[in-house]
Amino acid sequence: MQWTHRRFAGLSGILAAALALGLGELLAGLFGPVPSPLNAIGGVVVDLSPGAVERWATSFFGTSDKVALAIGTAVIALILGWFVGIASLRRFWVGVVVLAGFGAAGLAAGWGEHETRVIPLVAATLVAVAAGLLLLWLLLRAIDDSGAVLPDDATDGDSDRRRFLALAGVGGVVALGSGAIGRALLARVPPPPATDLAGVSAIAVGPEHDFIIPGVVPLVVPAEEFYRIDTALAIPRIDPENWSIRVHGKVDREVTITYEDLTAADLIERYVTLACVSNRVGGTLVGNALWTGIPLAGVLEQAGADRAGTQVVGRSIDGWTCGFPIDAAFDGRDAMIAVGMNGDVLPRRSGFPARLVVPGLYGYVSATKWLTEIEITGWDDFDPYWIPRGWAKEAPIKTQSRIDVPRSGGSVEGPEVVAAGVAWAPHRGIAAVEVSLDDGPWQQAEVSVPLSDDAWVQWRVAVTAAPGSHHLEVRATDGDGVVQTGVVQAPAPDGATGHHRVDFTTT
Ligand SMILES: Nc1nc2c(c(=O)[nH]1)N[C@H]1C(S)=C(S)[C@@H](COP(=O)(O)O)O[C@H]1N2
Ligand SMILES: [Mo]
Repeated sequence: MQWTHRRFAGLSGILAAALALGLGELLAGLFGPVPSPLNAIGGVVVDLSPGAVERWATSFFGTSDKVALAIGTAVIALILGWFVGIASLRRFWVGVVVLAGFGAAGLAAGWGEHETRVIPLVAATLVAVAAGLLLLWLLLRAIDDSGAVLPDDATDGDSDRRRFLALAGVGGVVALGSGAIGRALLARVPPPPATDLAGVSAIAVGPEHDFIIPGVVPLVVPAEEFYRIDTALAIPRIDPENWSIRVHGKVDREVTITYEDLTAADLIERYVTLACVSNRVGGTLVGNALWTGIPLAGVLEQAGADRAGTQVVGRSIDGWTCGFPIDAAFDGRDAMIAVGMNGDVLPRRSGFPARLVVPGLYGYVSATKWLTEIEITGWDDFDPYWIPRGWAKEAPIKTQSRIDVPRSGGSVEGPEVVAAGVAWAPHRGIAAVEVSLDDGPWQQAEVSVPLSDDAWVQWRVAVTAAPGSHHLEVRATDGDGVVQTGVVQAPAPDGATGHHRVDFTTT
């Protein structure tokens, strides 16, 4: 009997926690200024976890790390709910205190988020916690009244047993339903407002640039297919009217740039390949796009930035930071504050209203999305987000090449096999690509006409492979004449090296 009590009290606690969480997600989905409790608490967990844990989580869960974090947070909350339910059976104040504590934690976690407004947040938290407590109280009372709810066959407990089950059923359905609807609403990010980025025209992409080979990534990757990497648990929904970039720190004069300033300026358009330092050899965390924006050098000059050994720190609206040597803004590469991608307004997932793009540097040191601040600091005075988490402070993109066809593990018709893929060494450019079949001699591939030194190229070559198993390796030579190393190195701390290899069979 004791065991039965405990078990159903635990279930009551789980349901109460689920209802509070589910309603919290629903209210966040319905009202923009209310942050999602799961995302807010998950964000705090990420902030508090050591770099090694975060690195492990991203490598283990890959780009589903955000989903894994939300699920993990929910599961932990439900497990805590079990114990809260048991403790509250005889001392209901325990439930009140703990659920109020959950609410306070959610409040604290959501407080600093940029979209949050305090009154809606407090109201939503009160509603969610009150609903959870009410359900807990009703369920526990049903247990109490019945003496033993289940599976006791004492007849006078019957109606209370039914009451418990009905309440539990309704509570569970409402919790699940509101949670699911809330998450679905949160995932729907409205498109950014259309803005005319007139007056720019990049070179047209022709067949000499893009070979258009089935299975090979397009030379200019559509925005919605572009890889996405960031720590944002919810994509910031910034209103450009209430947003600006503040340029400050070691400058002669602070400068504030509005969205109107940016879009009305003389914009440049550049093809630049972005790459993530976490990309494995042969991986897909790399992409090339046409970026539209204003040169970073002009902005830094306007502010009178101190150029003596300083760094440019790019800070996002959610607090994330990158940092790179200020020379990268002045050494001739097209470092820019970008407002457009592939001819359209920057999508929200890609950093709307504006982001940094610095050719030749990995994204984690250079490519701040949802940019709100540019701060000039001494090189050693500040370490941006990923540096204390174990990644290198200076991070030029390493020369890499990838085989897109034939697919690894695939089977193709022989003996003539067209192999093709991409190669990149942003800002140095690609001079040559070679392949080796079955450890044979290196053989030159045809390389596409580059869109710029900062953009990747495609390559293709026909190899002759008799029916059977084969493997193909690729390597590139950059514009400085340096051949891509075959030495295998993991992504941490400053980018993976090694040759991409695919195993395939011919028929
Ligand atoms: N605000 C913000 N900007 C960010 C990041 C981030 O976590 N937050 N991640 C960076 C990293 S690690 C990379 S590789 C690039 C990826 O840009 P993309 O998502 O547009 O491909 O964005 C960079 N900019
Ligand atoms: Mo990255």
